[in-house]
Amino acid sequence: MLTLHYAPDNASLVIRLALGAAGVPHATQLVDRAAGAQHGAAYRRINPAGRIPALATPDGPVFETAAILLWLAERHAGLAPAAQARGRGAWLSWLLFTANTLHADLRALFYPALYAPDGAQAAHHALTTRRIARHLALLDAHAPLAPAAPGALEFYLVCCLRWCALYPAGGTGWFDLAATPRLEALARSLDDHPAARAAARAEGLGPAPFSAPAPATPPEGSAT
Ligand SMILES: N[C@@H](CCC(=O)N[C@@H](CS)C(=O)NCC(=O)O)C(=O)O
Repeated sequence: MLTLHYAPDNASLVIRLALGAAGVPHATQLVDRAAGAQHGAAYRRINPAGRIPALATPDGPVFETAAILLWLAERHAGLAPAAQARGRGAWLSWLLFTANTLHADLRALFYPALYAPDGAQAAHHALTTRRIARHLALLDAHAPLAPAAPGALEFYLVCCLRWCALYPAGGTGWFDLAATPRLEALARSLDDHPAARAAARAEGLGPAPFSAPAPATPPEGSAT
């Protein structure tokens, strides 16, 4: 049995969607962010980096969103092109771009105190959002997207779009989903995916979690 260590509307949402879409049986374990449990000794035994998500597996814990997605895709069909499939290289490129570049800059946007000194936060926000808008434009132009048969890349991207629209509270005016029409179509399409509906119920994500997101109202835990 796999156990997803999660907090509502955190990066663990990407993994919940992938597990749901691939029909992988799993349990979930809340990481209590309000109590800073991600930094506690018990959670650091699962993920020494103290970040959410982590997936407990018979092979030991796996952490980092992209690593978990690839680990799952190696074991369950439908999440990624097969190792020898045409387009596998492009798919890997854009998955890793999403993780290493887009998601990394989202972290910089959401945790400004870790990235910019006091007094420089407005400039940091402006520069970071400019970079993120460029990343999204590149993804919109080039990423191999399959809205009708979504896999790891599509689920990762729609979560990133959701977070751009919601976080940080009061600092989302820069974001315009309509500026990236392929990503917008993907978000609209995945709003109604069965795995998204199940995740929305579990984490309180509302009726259009990707194309018109509202702040999470989770039945347990908190997003921040
Ligand atoms: N590179 C990590 C980033 C994960 C990440 O930033 N998780 C956030 C929640 S969305 C987190 O753990 N935040 C709490 C913290 O950093 O204290 C990954 O891909 O898993």
